[in-house]
Amino acid sequence: MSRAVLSIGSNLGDRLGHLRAAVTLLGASVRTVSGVYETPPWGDADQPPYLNALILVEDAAAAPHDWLERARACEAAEGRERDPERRFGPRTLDVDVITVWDADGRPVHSDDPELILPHPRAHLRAFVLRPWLDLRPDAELPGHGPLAALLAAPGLATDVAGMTPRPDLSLESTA
Ligand code: PH2
Ligand code: MG
Ligand code: MG
Repeated sequence: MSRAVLSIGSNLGDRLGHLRAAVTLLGASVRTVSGVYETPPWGDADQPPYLNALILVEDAAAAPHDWLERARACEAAEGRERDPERRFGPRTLDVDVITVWDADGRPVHSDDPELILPHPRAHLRAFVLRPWLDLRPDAELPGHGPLAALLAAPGLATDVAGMTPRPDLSLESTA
């Protein structure tokens, strides 16, 4: 194992700096980074807008839970504090494991509450699917089908319209 899709987001402090730090900390496993999008907060409206992006990573030595560990290490390095009262509240850096594929290219399914795979809410989140579509126009979210079809559904299409691409905020130079 494995290849993985990681979603990164920040809405506190130096938002772009936190996203860049994630790319740097993930190091040699980073294959591709998406563009950066400014996105309205989802799930808890009373917080600042986010910057979101997507990263494709690969490491033959990494088991699925290693991606979770690396994601948490990135969050900790950027001073992430968890508020148990606000599950979808503001954060310096959020790194979510969206999907993992095994060495044979098969999507990994996990029911571990610590790491449910594929991510149980990814199909609802334009800020995950839209940057992914940029990187892989024919990609599928395992269990939900092609990204392009998911994003064309009325609810998500409205969310996509509310997102602002930020080509002025590149992650590329640090990848
Ligand atoms: N993350 C959340 C809650 N809401 N909204 C946006 N736009 N982007 C996020 O990354 C995000 C969110 C919790 O993980
Ligand atoms: Mg998240
Ligand atoms: Mg998270």
